[in-house]
Amino acid sequence: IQAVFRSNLSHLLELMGSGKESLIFMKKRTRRFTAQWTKAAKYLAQKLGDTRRDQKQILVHIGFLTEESGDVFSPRVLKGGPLGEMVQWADILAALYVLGHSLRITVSLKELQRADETAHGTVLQEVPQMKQHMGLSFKKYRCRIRVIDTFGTEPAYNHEEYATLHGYRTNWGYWNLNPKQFMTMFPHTPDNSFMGFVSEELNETEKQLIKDGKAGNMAVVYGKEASIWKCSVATRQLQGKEKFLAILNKYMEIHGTVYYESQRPPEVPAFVKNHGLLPQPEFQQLLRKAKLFIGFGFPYEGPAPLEAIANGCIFLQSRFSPPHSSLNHEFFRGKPTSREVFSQHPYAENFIGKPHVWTVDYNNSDEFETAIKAIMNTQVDPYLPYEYTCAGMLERINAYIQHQDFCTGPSPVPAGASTAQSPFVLAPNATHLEWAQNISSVPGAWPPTHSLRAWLAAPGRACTDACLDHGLICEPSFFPFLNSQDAFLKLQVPCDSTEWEMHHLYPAFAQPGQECYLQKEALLFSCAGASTKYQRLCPCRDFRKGQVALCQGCL
Ligand code: U2F
Repeated sequence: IQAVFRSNLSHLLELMGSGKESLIFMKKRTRRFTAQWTKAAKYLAQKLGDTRRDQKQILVHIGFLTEESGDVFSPRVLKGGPLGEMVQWADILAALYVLGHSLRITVSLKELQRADETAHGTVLQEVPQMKQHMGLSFKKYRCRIRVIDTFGTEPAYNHEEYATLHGYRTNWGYWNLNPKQFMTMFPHTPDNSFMGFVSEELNETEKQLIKDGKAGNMAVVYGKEASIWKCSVATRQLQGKEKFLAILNKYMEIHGTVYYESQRPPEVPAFVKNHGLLPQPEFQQLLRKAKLFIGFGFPYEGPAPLEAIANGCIFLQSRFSPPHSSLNHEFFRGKPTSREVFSQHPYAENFIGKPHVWTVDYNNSDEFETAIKAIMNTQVDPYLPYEYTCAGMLERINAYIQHQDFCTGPSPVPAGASTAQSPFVLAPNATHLEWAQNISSVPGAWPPTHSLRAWLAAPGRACTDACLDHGLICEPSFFPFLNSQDAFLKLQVPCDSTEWEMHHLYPAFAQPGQECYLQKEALLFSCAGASTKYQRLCPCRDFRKGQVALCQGCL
């Protein structure tokens, strides 16, 4: 059956059920975004023309809201608890529904078990819960599962045997799924699929109205929990908090949206105008008036900075030096990633940047004050990256649904088999390989193989970074094409010997001993990860402007 775009979301709202605060929050959001989704669907329908789209039967199990998993989220929706996850889930449901797929939504184990008897395909979460309660059908559906995974799962943590042997075993991960089956909130590592969420998009008239109505000296502080003002979370890395708050207060009126109980006074400094936790639309209105949205270091990587920038604010945040990670920070401990976080919102820093995003050292009063003064004199237009618009999210999810296939074969080319038909053309620079313009070499591969550009990374450089250095993105599905002696030969890497081993940094070259290493386990191909011992062989590809998940020829 062909999928047909939908513009009426009332049936989806029924499917979402009711009762819990979290579901109420999600449904309000879906209702508010209906017009934007509908407009985006029209746009995409036109762009795709008569491309065939198959309708899928999708079971969405919202594991984190089930009583069985303890549901710590719902009771805190109105009390300053995290909302980012609910924002994302609401948007995933809306996108799948608008794209015309057949949905079944479960928020309890009972419903999951019932749905399981009739399900054909799946997008879901909470793998252990599923493994335990779906029994045999978990095996049957394993290649059809998608896991919504906010912060990401790197391949080293995903491979059970490897994780156990090498200290990468955490509370999560080690399910031996294809790492692309994990879908993240931001494009952390291309080893996973970037799912994302949406933010409101303004038309030109609205943008102008907002620009005209800005209070030039109004700052809103990022965070709904009083703890960000206390020593516990933020101040551990921001020792000079009083100092930088005093500086900020010299130039700007400071507003907050911190939750408080009506009987108790708000736990924020007296000079802060605290509005209390606001309903989402009122929070957007506040951002429309503000000049500056300022982060104190927590929460990490949420939706709010994107909303602020979309509403014409400048986002100011602290640089983390040293970077935070699962090795040195409580929040990331136990998460299946070694990713180093260099600021509160790395996506804002790296994908948006100045003039919208300023990342400075808050412990350096001069640097901080200079930034505030410069920001006061900087005019910005409201800005939302395309990948966070409804159209961008629909386009990306549609591409995943129509092209990603984890059920047929682990890799398009058996490791080492590319020797006969050489796929490489050597670029003038000997460390750069260009894929031959021979598209037909791997028919049906997605992303298409002609977008491959290979690079030998510097020692200590991860493939994620090595590709970005060249304006490209690492593409793990291309690793098999580089995993051969032939590839090293073409790169003119002087291998004294070649070995096949299980290692998440391979294929790679080790300078001492001139040894070349090839990857023995396809599940361990990893864009993330680096060691000064190795120069990694990296598969990169191009990407669409504002849509990093998709290559130029990926639609
Ligand atoms: C992130 O979760 P948070 O909920 O802390 O993320 P925020 O960036 O604060 O934004 C979530 C939503 O809260 C809304 C706002 C955002 O869409 O419009 N909101 C609101 O409704 N009323 C207000 O007064 C203020 C904001 C992240 F998303 C999670 O994945 C992490 O677990 C968490 C911890 O790092 O941070």
